[in-house]
Amino acid sequence: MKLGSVELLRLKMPLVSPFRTSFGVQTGRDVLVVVAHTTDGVTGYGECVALADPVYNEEYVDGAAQVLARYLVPAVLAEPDLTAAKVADLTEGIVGHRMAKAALELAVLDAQLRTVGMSLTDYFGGVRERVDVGVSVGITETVEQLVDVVGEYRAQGYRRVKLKIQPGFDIAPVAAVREAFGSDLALQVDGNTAYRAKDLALLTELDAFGLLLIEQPFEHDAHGLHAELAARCITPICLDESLTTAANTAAAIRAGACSIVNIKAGRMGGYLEARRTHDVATALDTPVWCGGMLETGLGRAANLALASLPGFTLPGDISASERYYAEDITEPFLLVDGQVAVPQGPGLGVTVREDVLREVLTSRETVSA
Ligand code: NPQ
Ligand code: MG
Repeated sequence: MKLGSVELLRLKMPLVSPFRTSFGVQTGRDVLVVVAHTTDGVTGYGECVALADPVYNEEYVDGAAQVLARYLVPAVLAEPDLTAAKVADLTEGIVGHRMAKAALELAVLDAQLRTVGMSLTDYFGGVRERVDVGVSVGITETVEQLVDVVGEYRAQGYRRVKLKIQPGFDIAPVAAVREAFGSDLALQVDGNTAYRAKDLALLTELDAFGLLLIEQPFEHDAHGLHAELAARCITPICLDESLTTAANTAAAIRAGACSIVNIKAGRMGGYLEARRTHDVATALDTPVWCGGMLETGLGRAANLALASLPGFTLPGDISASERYYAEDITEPFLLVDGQVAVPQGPGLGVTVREDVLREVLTSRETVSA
């Protein structure tokens, strides 16, 4: 397969409601979509999950667009016999920029699979056609508001609720949600690296609430601290931001820094590294679940295929499209009995709705060979 050209699209996607985390409030996404056009006339799509600002990790969407246009896309355009498996090698000379690389690799993988008529779930070796999904709930002004929001998502049928926490908004909100919904609500928390060593004792108080896991309380490189908390807590520690390769995921597990893994293809440089991470964690008897980055239907479709792999035994942050968007650039993914169906069509198995795309498109740039 050879690419004739690659387009970089920028979309402005408003969120149905503001999403507040320890690193700020998001009211919309500035989305970068990579479109790979093969010389056989096949089109592949990839979504970049980098945020508008470098507040989740060091990447941000303008930087991703620039490193794609200037370095990453030219490297793959030059390849006469391109496959998704080659993208990492072709771009390894460019250090970092994992979310940018992941978007390009997915566009190439989608084009490759559409060319041969294979679904992404079959390419991965998926074992389920529907996956249990959870919902991520942002920080609210008051605890009462949080209980109401959780009640609404429970009524919609989500199998698991994740609460964003930060210093000053943790024990009381978690206690109130546990109190309101009882012990059968699958509940977990995510600190998005906001806590520090002085918070160790406070975080161990979360053991009182029967949580599934405590996600990434400390900074990206705080393996010792995560291991220290894990030693003091009954609740499993899960990492997100810290884990960027299959190798450092294995190292974190062996160091006792985590016993559950949040896998996100964008954070790990692509879905192929994400699958390798699934394989490594599973070999180390470590459960994994699929994290979310408020993806459009493009990234959501890829996450569903990934979550169809056997080791994904915990509900992922792959909520229905309406959790984030009133109108998506693909047909919406629906929550049915706490699950979402895995696309079965070729490649990502979704079709871009050109009418909606036209509405949200803010710029497009073509990078040719
Ligand atoms: C997490 N995702 O697990 C991330 C955090 C996050 C679903 O909690 C725009 C784009 C806003 C990506 C806000 C969930 C975001 C974002 C939060 C990711 O840590
Ligand atoms: Mg997280």
